[in-house]
Amino acid sequence: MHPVSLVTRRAYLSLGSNIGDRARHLAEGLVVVAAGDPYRVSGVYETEPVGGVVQDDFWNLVVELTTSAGPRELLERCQEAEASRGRERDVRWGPRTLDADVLLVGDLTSDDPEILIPHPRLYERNFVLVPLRELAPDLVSEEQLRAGAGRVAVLGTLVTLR
Ligand code: PH2
Ligand code: MG
Ligand code: MG
Repeated sequence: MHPVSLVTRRAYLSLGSNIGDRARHLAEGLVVVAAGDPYRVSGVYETEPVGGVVQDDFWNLVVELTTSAGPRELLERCQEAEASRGRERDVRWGPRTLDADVLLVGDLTSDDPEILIPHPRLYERNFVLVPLRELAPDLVSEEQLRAGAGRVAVLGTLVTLR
């Protein structure tokens, strides 16, 4: 037997969809980003599009993973989840079947331009702040919540697929 040491962290990812079967894209995407790690998921929120592109409302959620995966692996899971939902590389901030973004990875920071952590727009967006606060009230203050933009309304709970 070899000693095994696994550092696990709490990582938070944002999932959003505004094309096609939004519940299905979120539920199937969740399975891919979790990759077998234990997770908790926020409610599903219907959210006003942020960023100036005219498009349908999004459904958004945040997932908390307990994981030994680092930023790079989490980014790869996000890209795999997006590809699995047929996402096409598209208009910046425009409509998509699935967008999966890494928000936070424990207390790590990354200034790699491909994967900035914390996510640079985390604290500007209610579609991230509200579900994040639901899972981790200590990570989002009242004040930060007040500074966020965009209407959000809770829809309900995602049906877990497996
Ligand atoms: N994602 C964007 C741009 N704008 N607006 C909402 N409500 N939800 C999103 O997930 C979203 C957005 C780019 O990733
Ligand atoms: Mg995004
Ligand atoms: Mg993205």
